[in-house]
Parts: sequence; structure tokens; C-alpha cells
Amino acid sequence: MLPEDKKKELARTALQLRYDLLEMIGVGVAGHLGGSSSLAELMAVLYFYKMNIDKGKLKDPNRDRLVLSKGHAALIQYAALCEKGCFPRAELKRVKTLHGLLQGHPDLTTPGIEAVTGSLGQGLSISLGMALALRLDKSPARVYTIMGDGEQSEGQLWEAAMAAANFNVDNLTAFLDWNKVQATGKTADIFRIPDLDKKWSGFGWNVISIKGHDIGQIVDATEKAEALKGKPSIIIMDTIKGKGFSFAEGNPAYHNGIFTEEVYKQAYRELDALKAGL
Ligand SMILES: Cc1ncc(C[n+]2csc(CCOP(=O)(O)OP(=O)(O)O)c2C)c(N)n1
Repeated sequence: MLPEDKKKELARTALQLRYDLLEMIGVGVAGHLGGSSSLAELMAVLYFYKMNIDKGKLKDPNRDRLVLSKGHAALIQYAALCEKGCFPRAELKRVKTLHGLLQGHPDLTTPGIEAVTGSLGQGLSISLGMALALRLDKSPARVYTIMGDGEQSEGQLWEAAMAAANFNVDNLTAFLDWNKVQATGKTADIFRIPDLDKKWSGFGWNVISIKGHDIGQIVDATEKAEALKGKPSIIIMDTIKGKGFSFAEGNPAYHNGIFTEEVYKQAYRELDALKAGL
């Protein structure tokens, strides 16, 4: 069990990552707020508690790997990498500029990014390849993959799911950001994928379902997944798209929305209120 003071520290980190999202998105330019903020707690746990990653040794063969299969949420990974000190803070303001270090979707030019993603459905296959290679090398490193619920309609990931179970891969943990909304509406209205837990267990995976903004539950689930030998684990996280911003929560308009000056100020006020309560 994670001590309360550590939980608080990670909650403050998650809040800082949300501030960083605002800094990157700014006013008048589209930015993926919704699917980024639903991952803030997970990113805080992975980068600031769980993963073996050192900014000075980003190519260490035994580092843990994180593949953001839902690559459009790159901003939240950039926020975490920035807070980890992997690149200067000034880069946040240059996000999505030509020749900048931080592209619109994950790219290998960014220190700490492990895979090019953005075309949905591919991250699990990439992660499986990494996990198999690490196993061959007898490395203690783990691979983490983050997928979206809309992304579950991509066929390629189910092929990777079957293969991971077939090869008894247990150094791979997948996360499903079950925020129930995708780019243009509710996932259930666009492409129904019921019983995701049963689907994944039917494909041979260990399934753990948690509240995805609860830091203690995220830590416990990742540790249970790590302890289980002989099969891959998926942690299905019940989350809220746009979490932390009242106007964006569950609202597809903020999948890749544009802030007006007024809403932007409101977003900061809402984070300041959360900060006062932490
Ligand atoms: C192969 C592919 N098809 C379509 C898209 C366009 N697209 C970008 S984000 C998105 C919705 C993703 O929804 P979800 O996986 O639920 O992500 P989240 O809501 O968590 O951001 C789509 C369809 C894409 N990036 N890749």
C-alpha cells in the first residue's frame, strides 16, 4: 500500500502535468486536452514512482519503456518528460512547431519517447516486440503500453493481444484509458465494444479493473500485474475524458479543442482551486 504522503505527492505531480497541458496548448490553437488529462494520474505514477528511467541514461538498455499507443495524447507524455528533466521547459511553448523537439504525435526526436505512434492500433504490437526482445536479453525492464477505448476497434491490436498471450509474455503491462469518449462522440455511439474485460480475458490476458484517477489503485494494479508470471496483464482504467476541467469532462469538443481567452482563464482557475485542496 502506498503511504498517504506519497499519494499526495503524486497527486500534486498529476496536477502539475495538467498545468503543463495548458501551457502547451495556449489560446487559439487546437490541442488534445481531453485524452491527455484522462492520463495525468497514470503518467504521474509511471514516470515518478514506477518506471526505471533516468534523464541522464535515456538509452540504458535496462530502462523501462512506455509506448503511448493513443499517440494523439502526446502532450501529457511531454509534460511528464519535461518534469523529469528530459528537455528544457522552454520546449513546451514550441510544441507542434516545424523542427521543434515536441511534435504533434510522439516522434523519436523527443528525448524519452520510445516509439512513433499516432496511427491507432499499433502500439501494442510495437510493445510486444520490445517485450520479447527484452526477454531474450534477460533484461529486468518492463514495457508499458497505453491504449484508448476508441482505439479498441483497431484489428491489429487484437492480433498483438493473441500473440502476447501465446508467448506467455509477462514483462508487458497494458493500460486501457476507458474514458468512454472518442474524437467525435461517445465510443458506445460510434462503435460498440461491450465487455472489454471479458474480451481481454478471452484473449488470454490477466485483467485488472480500477478507478483510473485513483493513485493508490493505479500503483496496486501495476504491482499486481508485475507480480503475475506467465501471462500479460491489462489494467482497465475507468477514467473521465477531460478530467480536471469542468467544461471538458466527457465533452468530445475538447478531444482536440481550441481555447478561447475566457475558457483558458477558467481552466487555470479550476486547476488553482484543485491545488488549494491538495
Ligand atoms: C488508424 C487511425 N484511425 C483514425 C485516427 C483518428 N483518430 C485520432 S484520435 C481518435 C479517437 C481515439 O479515441 P480513443 O482511443 O478513445 O482516445 P481518447 O478518447 O482516450 O483520447 C481517432 C479516431 C487515427 N489517429 N488513427
